[in-house]
Amino acid sequence: MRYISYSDCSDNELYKMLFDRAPDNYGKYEQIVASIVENVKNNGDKAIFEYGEKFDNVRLDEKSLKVTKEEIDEAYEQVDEELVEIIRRSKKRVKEYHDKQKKYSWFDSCDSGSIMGQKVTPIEKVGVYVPGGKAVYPSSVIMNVMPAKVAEVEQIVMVTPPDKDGKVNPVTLVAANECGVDEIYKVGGAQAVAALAFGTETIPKVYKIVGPGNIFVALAKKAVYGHVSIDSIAGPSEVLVIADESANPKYVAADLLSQAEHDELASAILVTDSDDLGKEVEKELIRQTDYLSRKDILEKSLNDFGAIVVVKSIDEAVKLSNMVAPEHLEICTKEPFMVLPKIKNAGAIFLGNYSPEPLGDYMAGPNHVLPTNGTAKFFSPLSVDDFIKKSSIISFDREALGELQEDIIKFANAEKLTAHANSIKVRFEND
Ligand code: HSO
Ligand code: ZN
Repeated sequence: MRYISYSDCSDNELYKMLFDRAPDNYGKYEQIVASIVENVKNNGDKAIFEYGEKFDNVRLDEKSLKVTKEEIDEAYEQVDEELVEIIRRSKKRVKEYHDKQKKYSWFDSCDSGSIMGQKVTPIEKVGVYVPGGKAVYPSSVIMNVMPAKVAEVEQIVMVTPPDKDGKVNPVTLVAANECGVDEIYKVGGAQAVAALAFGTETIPKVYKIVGPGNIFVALAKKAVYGHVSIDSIAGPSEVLVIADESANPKYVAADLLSQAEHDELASAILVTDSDDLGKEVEKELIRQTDYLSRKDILEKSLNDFGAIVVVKSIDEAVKLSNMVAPEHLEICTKEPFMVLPKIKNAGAIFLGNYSPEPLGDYMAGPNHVLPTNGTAKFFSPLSVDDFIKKSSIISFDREALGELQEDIIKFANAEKLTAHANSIKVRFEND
């Protein structure tokens, strides 16, 4: 774990030091992904079944590709009842939070006989990608599906890779069913994204695809973007903690570790104005890592992307945090709400010693799909807005149009668009 004193280096040096991630080698997969997408586009189900055999070691057909009601019932038998209840409570809280994000159509009518407004319409069909394998996160099913539900998306189609027996993780099925997913298909990888983008004989085409996935999924989403809409491409998890001497080193270390355990590429950073706290947290990180199950991942991510940075003041810590624009920001200072107005860039902001990041991952209510990799400078958490679109509304009567006729005609003539001018003129010719 790097222990850095901010006064030793400039802003830019520090930024580079903290975020000089290994260069990506995504380019080499682009060709493969492009050929998978093309194949699914041209050959539909046939390509899906072939890739299933090749990548998931399972041969499916038109019948077994779709998860049945019986399979969902079976999943409920396999999942601990208490976990089902927890999923329900989480879903309820997430729904209540997202209900507040709902946007409504509005209409403004003026005395002069004009109505203008904005009509809000949910996106009709949405696809949700849910990873299989190591990163099976039912909490992410809730976070991706519930904003779509609140937006009143008509058809939510889930795709997720099956195991070699053609089964889908039962907790994923339970979470999907609890959230009201309409249909689930056993397909993963780039081929799943292509199927959702173009449709196959069995899998319906959707208009937007959301949900996390590996590099193949991310590249496939990029490849189909424009044909359909996508959410932002998620990078490795990040947490930055701003803390002063009032913070509890045990809690701070625990929270840093909670994000570091996601991925060897995850980044966990403490910025503090207290060297004493920094030293204590460093000790705690070692002590706690020792008893945690993902010790190898923790050691690697802390070593490569973790840091404790000691600065002169909390204002300096804020400045650094704004440069980093972390996915998750914890403010563990005496008066966190005094710091909040100064925060410009962060995906989710956790205030005070009893708002640890995992609270937001599972139960608080706000979405845990957040901008990563510095994109909190211009992106927001996944929300109901991602599942709606807006149409402008314009309705004028003759009198109201008459008031604007001259302006429009002159404007159109200035643009040398006489048909535009004519469309106004013909309405007033006999006056
Ligand atoms: N912290 C992750 C989400 C997650 N955590 C799912 C646990 N399960 C997003 O940054
Ligand atoms: Zn997490």
